[in-house]
Amino acid sequence: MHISPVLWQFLVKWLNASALFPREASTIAPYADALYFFLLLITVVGLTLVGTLIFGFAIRYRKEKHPVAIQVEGSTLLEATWTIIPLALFLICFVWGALLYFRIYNPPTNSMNIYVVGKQWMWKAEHEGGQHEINALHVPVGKPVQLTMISQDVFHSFSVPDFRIKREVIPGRYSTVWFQATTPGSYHIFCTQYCGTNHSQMIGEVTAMTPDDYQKWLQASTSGMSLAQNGERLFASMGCNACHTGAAAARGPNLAGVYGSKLQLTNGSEVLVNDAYLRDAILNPSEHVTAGYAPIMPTYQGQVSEDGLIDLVEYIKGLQSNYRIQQTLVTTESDQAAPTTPAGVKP
Ligand code: HEC
Ligand SMILES: [Cu+2]
Repeated sequence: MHISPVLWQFLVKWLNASALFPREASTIAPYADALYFFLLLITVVGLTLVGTLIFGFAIRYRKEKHPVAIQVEGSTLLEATWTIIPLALFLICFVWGALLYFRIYNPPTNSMNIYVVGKQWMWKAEHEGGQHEINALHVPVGKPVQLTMISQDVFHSFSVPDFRIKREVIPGRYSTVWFQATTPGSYHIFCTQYCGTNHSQMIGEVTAMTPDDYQKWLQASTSGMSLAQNGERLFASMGCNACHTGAAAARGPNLAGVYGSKLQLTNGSEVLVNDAYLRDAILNPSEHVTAGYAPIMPTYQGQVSEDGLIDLVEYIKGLQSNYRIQQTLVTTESDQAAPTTPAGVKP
């Protein structure tokens, strides 16, 4: 991705080499930097202009030359000029910034998803195939990667300066950020929200790899169970399938295909079912009761960890119309394998 003339490349390389500036390692980075340099440029021009005028006027209109002050009545032309030019500059910054904001915060539809759980004081990444890593994140280059992030305790903020991304990681709510790495290598992860004693140690490393290497890494780090498979187990061991059997007469609605659909609620509103809604439906079921059903679903607040919730969400997301068959298979299988550890806690 190049928006950059030779001069630009030269400037960035030079700043980078003199340790003044992070590398540009994502597709967004040159765009973020372009706005940054533009702001820097108009600031320097403004500073020079104002500074020169102050010094120039101080010398030119000093007391020895002009002992008596003259009343100046103003100039419409001058005032209009110093109003319209800055206004235009600020509007350019606003529109440019807004366009960049949408580009940065709207992940492309073909992006792959990785979950990130932040807690005092570490980052945990969970890949869809069930690979877990701590203070590390492996990603392929040339592919948009979306991070769905949540905190287990206080506010954190996930930041990779080389990718020019940064987003708050909040307890109780999923937030997302995305990037597309351009160059294989390793890049620093920071927590950029002061989060307690060891905040400064809440760091890690993104390893951007060629797609082939990434596949190899996935294979080598597999735990044998994908997130959805873990979720399927939990779904059975926590008794969700007692009500969500998939049958029409069941006490709970069929969850197959519910992800991405619009649900009609008893209070008359309509909601889009996304990751955040699924998570909330499990923790606060009485807050949004699906039309046509009694509010009998118990809350699972405090009974399932963020990891467990991610597994359940991944499982429900993947449920297609063959849900019922899948479900019967799972029930028998995992009744024997019911974990003795609290739900969602992985060894
Ligand atoms: C006692 C029966 C019962 C149990 C147990 C139960 N649910 Fe529910 N669930 C319901 C009912 C009834 C609704 C619809 C009314 C509502 O929204 O509260 C529902 C709604 C939902 C929804 C919202 C989507 C929709 O189509 O309405 C999700 C997601 C969900 N349940 C997941 C789960 C999960 C995951 C578990 C286990 C951790 C679980 N449920 C356990 C009865 C149950
Ligand atoms: Cu933190």
